[in-house]
Amino acid sequence: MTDTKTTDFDAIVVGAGFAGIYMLHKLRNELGLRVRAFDRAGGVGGTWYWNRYPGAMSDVEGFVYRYSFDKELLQEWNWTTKYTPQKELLAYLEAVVAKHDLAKDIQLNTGIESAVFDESRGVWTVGTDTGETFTARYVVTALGPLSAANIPDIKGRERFQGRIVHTGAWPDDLTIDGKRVGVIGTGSTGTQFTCAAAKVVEHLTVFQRSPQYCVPSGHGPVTEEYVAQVRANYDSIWEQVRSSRVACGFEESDVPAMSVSEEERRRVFEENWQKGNGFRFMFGTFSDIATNPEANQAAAEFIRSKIREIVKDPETARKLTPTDFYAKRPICNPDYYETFNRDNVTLVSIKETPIKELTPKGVLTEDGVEHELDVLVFATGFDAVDGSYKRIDLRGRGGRTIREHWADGPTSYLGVATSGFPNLFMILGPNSAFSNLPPGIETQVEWITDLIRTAEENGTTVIEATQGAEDAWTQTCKEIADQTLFSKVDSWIFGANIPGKKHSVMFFFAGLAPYRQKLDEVAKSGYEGFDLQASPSLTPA
Ligand code: NA7
Repeated sequence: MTDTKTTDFDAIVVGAGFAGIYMLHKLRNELGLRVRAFDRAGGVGGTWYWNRYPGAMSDVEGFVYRYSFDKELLQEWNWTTKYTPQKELLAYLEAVVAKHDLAKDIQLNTGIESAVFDESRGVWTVGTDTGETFTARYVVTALGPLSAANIPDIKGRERFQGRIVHTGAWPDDLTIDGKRVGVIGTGSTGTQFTCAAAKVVEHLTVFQRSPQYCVPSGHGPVTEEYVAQVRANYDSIWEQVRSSRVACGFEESDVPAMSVSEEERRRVFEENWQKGNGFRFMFGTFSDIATNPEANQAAAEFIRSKIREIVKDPETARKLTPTDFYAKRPICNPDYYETFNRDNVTLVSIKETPIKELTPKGVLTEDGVEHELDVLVFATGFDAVDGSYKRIDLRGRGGRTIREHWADGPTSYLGVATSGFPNLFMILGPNSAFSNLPPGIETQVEWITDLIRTAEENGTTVIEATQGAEDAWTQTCKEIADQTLFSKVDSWIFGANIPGKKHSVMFFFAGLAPYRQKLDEVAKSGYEGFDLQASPSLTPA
């Protein structure tokens, strides 16, 4: 039988971002467990601790990019702009930690290097990069699906005499004002950086591999009346968020794009272009932009027509214009295409003129041009979802590693558990809902809390997803993804951005509301798909 007194903690939480902070709060303050959270960073905040690059902000509207659980904080926390910049998000998360007295149970500057399950005792042993070892009955991984940086292996990196940085580890001492800066990557990070950097640098060179569909964000100040109105309506706002798919705080359309006239389609696209927001443009205009090729084409063509209108130099406009499906994670910015009209911004299509190597002075492209730079910024994204797991020596039953378990691509049951790794719970694990993340995180944290509470009450010591349930969930996610156009385009969402990474489904694309319903059904059924065992039998059924 597991003797809880022999473990250092009841639960260990890995990560202190949005997910880890809330998990610690629930397990310690609500269930009364002995918990410690760890983070390799020098502060809390996760994504919002690390991503300090110029222009970093959430591109989901601020009023729903936050926790809903603390009603007092919803009424007290003030905001002045539509989207929340990184600094404010970090201050917000720090305030949550302070308010709920969580800091004393968060060990910072401590990376988790290993987590090994001892089958005979039903206990996890966790090793840190500070040389410490801890044990716990439960481990919750709140690693962040976008935290393991992808840094392309470009020849000559060591020769470059300027500074090289990745946006996900932006150093505090680095300023780009008045400098010659290059940026590789045009995802949501690269485009945010481009818009912000162009306004302060001497010269910006954007190295673009794939052109990007980008819509306006509509960013700007909000009035006190707006804030008051949001606060007065928070209950119904969260209800709407939880019963929607992408959970971004707007009404999602149920009108198929081709069911209306061309003129009406253009009117709707224009109206939403003016309102701003990437998710709104993809999911608030028509119901089938992400699923029907014809509808997708209409949206894509609308954006392409805007590029032609906005960008003055026809050659630059041509290079900026995407031709594939509009089916990557939708992005928005205040003035992305307009930025390329500036005299101090150059666009280099590295599909047409690939990067040959870095030189001491900058980037040499295949056409023989040397782009001289003081700073080179990698906005090249992350080894998403399973990348942050593969960095840890994570071993479940029989010493099997997570790398072995996920050799054919990352899988899970419901995004929260994986077979062979008992009492390990993931937040935003593979095949979690594709949605605005804070409501998705709250959904999983609350569900995991209920599961652990039930186990504690019933004397269950081993909670383990069955392989059958995991296979079925993987298949469901695959079938749904196959119905979307997302699966037809290469992006991090399917692991396509990492050389050699297997193309695999990593999200439940039906969205948050159906996901919550499924979680609810599983809980009500007594946690169907999990083996729940009381000791002493610790081997799987
Ligand atoms: P993304 O969306 O993965 O974007 C990375 C960008 O970097 C993208 O434009 C890539 O081009 C480019 N890239 C990646 N590898 C290379 C190499 N080797 N050479 C040149 N260019 C490269 O990452 P983000 O950080 O922008 O956003 C990730 C998520 O974080 C975002 O969706 C939000 O949810 C928050 P590609 O398009 O692959 O041709």
